[in-house]
Amino acid sequence: MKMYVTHTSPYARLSRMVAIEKGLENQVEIIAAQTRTEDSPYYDINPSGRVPYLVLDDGTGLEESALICYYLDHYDSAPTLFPQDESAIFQVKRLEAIARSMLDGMGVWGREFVYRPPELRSDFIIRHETARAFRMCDVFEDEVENPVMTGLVNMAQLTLACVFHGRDNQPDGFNWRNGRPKLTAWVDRIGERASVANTLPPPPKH
Ligand SMILES: N[C@@H](CCC(=O)N[C@@H](CS)C(=O)NCC(=O)O)C(=O)O
Repeated sequence: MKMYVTHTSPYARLSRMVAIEKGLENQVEIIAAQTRTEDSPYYDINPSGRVPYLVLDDGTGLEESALICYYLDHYDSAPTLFPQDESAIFQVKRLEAIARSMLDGMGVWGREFVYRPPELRSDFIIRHETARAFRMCDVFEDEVENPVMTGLVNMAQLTLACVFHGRDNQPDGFNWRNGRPKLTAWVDRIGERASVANTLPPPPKH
């Protein structure tokens, strides 16, 4: 299989984490895609131009990290990250959805800095996304004690790791550790997993 990624994309990171958690590093070739570039050759592989994108050995292409993670978790027909028990899957999916919602908002916030010169940045969007992010930090200060977040590793935990791990003050002002000791301890603990530690995004270019 070939997985197209950028090393800054949290969604690509999530898919890489799952490949590591499932012991599939040797079956999944990681390829850096050129995104957000006019006429990128990557558009011939994935017309949407987004990452992650997983090309299976029979040539089928999978877009969207949730689907890629689902596929990789089921590759050995013994899924662990998407629990099979009905009540457990509901709790995992509930927390995964909140973490993904936060990740989506963080992306909008971050793009104002990465892709726009200061004079074109929207104060409205930055304020809106900053406030959303901090409200959700407070949600997770409580939710990290939920057994779903402290038990066996699952999609909710890995998704939340992508939101916070290696993202101190990124974007500028994202000082999520302040006043949140439980979240701080949780992120530092999950950061010890190989799948999290070995997928750390590169430092931002300023
Ligand atoms: N919902 C998608 C989001 C993927 C996404 O937005 N990827 C961004 C990088 S974080 C991307 O490829 N951007 C390139 C572009 O928009 O052209 C997923 O979970 O895979």
